[in-house]
Amino acid sequence: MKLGLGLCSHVLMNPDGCVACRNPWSNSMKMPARILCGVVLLIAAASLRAAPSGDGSWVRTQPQRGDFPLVQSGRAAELVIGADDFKVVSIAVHDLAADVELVTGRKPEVHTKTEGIAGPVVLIGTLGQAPAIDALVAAGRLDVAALRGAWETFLIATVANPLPGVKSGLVIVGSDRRGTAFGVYELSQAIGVSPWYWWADVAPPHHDALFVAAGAHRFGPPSVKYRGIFINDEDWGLQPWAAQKFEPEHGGIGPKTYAKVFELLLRLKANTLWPAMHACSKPFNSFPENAALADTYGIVMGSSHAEPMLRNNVGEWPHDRAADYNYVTNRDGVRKYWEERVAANGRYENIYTLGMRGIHDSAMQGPKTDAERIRVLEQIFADQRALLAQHVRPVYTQGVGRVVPNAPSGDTPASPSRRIGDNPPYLAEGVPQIFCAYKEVLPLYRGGLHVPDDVTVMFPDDNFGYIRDYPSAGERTRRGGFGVYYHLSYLGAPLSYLWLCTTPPALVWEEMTKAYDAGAHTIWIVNVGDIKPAEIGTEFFLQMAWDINRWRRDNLPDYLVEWAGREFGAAHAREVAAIMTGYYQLNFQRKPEHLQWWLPKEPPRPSPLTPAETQGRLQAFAALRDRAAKVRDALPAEKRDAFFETVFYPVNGATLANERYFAGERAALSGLAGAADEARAADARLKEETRIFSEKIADGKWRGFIRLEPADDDWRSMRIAPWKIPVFAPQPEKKPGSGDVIAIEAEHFSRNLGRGEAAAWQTIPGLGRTGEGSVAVFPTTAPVVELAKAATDAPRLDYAVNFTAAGEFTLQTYLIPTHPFAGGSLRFAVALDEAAPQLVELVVQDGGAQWAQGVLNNTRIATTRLKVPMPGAHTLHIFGLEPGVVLDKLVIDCGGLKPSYLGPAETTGSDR
Ligand code: REL
Repeated sequence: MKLGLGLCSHVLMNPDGCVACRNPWSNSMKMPARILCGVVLLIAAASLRAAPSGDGSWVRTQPQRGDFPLVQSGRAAELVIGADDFKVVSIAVHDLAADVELVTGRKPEVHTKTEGIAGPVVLIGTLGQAPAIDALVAAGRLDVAALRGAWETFLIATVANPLPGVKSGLVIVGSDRRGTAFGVYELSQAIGVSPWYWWADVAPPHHDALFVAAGAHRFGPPSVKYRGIFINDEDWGLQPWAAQKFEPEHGGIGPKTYAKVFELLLRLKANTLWPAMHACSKPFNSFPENAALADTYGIVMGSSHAEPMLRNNVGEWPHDRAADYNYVTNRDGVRKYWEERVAANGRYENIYTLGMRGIHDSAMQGPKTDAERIRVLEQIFADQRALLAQHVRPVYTQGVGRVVPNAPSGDTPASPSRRIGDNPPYLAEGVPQIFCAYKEVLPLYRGGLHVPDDVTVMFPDDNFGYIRDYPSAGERTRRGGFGVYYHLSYLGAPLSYLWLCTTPPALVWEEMTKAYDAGAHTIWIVNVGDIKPAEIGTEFFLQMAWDINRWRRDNLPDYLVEWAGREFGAAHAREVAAIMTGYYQLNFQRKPEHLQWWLPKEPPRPSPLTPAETQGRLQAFAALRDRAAKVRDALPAEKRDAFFETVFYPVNGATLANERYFAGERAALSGLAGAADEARAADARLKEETRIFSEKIADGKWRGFIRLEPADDDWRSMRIAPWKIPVFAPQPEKKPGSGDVIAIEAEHFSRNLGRGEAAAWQTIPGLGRTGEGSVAVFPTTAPVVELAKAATDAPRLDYAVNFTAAGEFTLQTYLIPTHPFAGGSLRFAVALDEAAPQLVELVVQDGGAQWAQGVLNNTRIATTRLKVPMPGAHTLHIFGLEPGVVLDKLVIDCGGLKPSYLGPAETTGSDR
């Protein structure tokens, strides 16, 4: 935090004088200290800006005057927590002590009393629950105005003379229990411990000494209130690993695994979990200690879109009564089933999924028409809310009216706030509830389903990273607000992706920015599959949810640089980021789990790639693998496991999967034995690398975790076929892709004419199948422009094009396959020179055959005719009629364009 390192210390009031007076920075002000104190104290409470999380620049290894010595001369500071503070505070502080030891070899002691402490001390606690901190506040020595009534907010501040006889102090104080825990883990990260230190074996750098820069830093409140992950499709990773390796005593994912998940969530500043729910794993609540543990960690428990009221239907609804999971025929039975769970878990902090689908991920049984479904769902809402009102006690803080943790007995704050509705019946309004309009439910919601106003409506993506719908301007006032359910991993049609995580951060950024701008501020959940190897994507999603302003178009590529620098050291940061950028782009063209161009039940057919495209793709992959191998070899031994898990295996795995697929395709088309041998060699190497991950990396810690796609015969109808050399029906010969064409990357415009603040085309770096980025209209809230006003009101991009002949040609616009904000199509307009803008409209047909091919290729091609009156230089104009339309590439077919997978490589004009 820039302000933090400068003015920050001045927010600290000290009876012996202002801490600012001892800050070297204040000397440079050449201002009498007393005046300076007066000035800065005035601004302190109101304008201490939130610091970016993860920026560890306020911790250093060489002290400066006024710094707090966390570890110095072989001695660690003491850590003090309040005896009555929330349990998660104690958990986090013990983790901090272990982290300090990991970095320095010195383990701080943890105390619940201040008596006897003489050396530097870190006072840690939740406002109102930590007497030593409350005393500093009462004495006017710690300004916590920014914390009062705030959600998950914290302050990390140095304080001189915090206790009698103690000169140096550091305070970590949270507005609530998670705020405090986040503050503790923020310090852990700042001293060099990655949130992934356990889950991805990231070894922190060693330091003999650690100092916290004098000053105060405020973090939070978060941009999104509930931020979390969904563990899903755990059959081929988390569950077998837990069963065989990590938690055999519970037969798989259980309290031991969940404790690790909860800790990870806190380190990532997330607060919500939708637990694993497939039939292979035991339902979350089959171990009562799971929910209690979640509460101990301060984690808000929810359940997926298909599982209302914290149930896990596949494991909890009796198999032999599947037909009875029907609200029309068995209302009482289903209601009782929900009631049992709410009555048992209502004392914890939960976020309740409302509504009803089938037992698993399927449509609700019972009603036959949409009108009937809507009527039944509205009845279900009323019944579910009556259960919440009966069993869940909302807790409000006095005067603020916000919900605070619904603390269970044993983790109740010592001095409870006034409670509204202490006697039943309570009001369901105070209880966090969501309604997730997933799959077939979205049309019901859009078809008029009334969702109670205080319930949060979650819009889903289409399972492939493209959000299906957004709150309209009229809806945005709903009290419950909005959220998003997003996927980084998916089991389902048209083809699953469960092996590697290849969703580019730039796509997550583009989609989630749109959602946030449209009002999705209440809950973001991301389906992370098995957690590994989705580390990079998961953290990016959660960083955006914590601070929506952290990543913007102008600094988006820095995410990977920062991430790589933290995990592997600054010397390798740019190279690793470049490798991963290349990895995301190649896999955006086709995911490694989608390396077959026929859908299940269709006869095999070859890819549309030309031989040149195939060769270019394989060379690009091989080059990335070589670069990754060089980085690996240059890393110190202790960094190599993490590098293998998060970079080398994904890059090498995707490379091998492509080598295998395309050599196999070549063998099938040419009958060459050499190609078949190459394919089999790649297959063997891929299996061997996967075995290494499982058995050798981190001494076999991840045994059973990583499975190639498809791992087995399950769910065949939605997965690629097990690999073998394909057999195709006779095929016409593939011809080179470029005929007589003009091809331009959308981001290579010659002029960008914005409409002031209202709207402008902007480049999103790192997004797209080709080139360096894609372009879209920003802000995402820009008004829709009617075609008739395109020339005067719409933001415009110009492209210089040179035609060698007149004629009527086809313009193909490669679009990122987003969903429109409203209506069923993506719209923009084009014009050549002074011609009137003509509308280009791509009908999305959400869920249709074109959509399916679109998400597998991450592109849709909109075509339009372009009249070129004479040869020579011309200007092609593209008008942005609405935000959310993302252009990747423009191709003008001037005659003879052969079908090409990527579109021809860029040309400046016709190559005829
Ligand atoms: O991604 C989803 O949310 C769904 O597809 C899941 O609910 C479901 O478990 C799926 O993985 C398999 O059926």
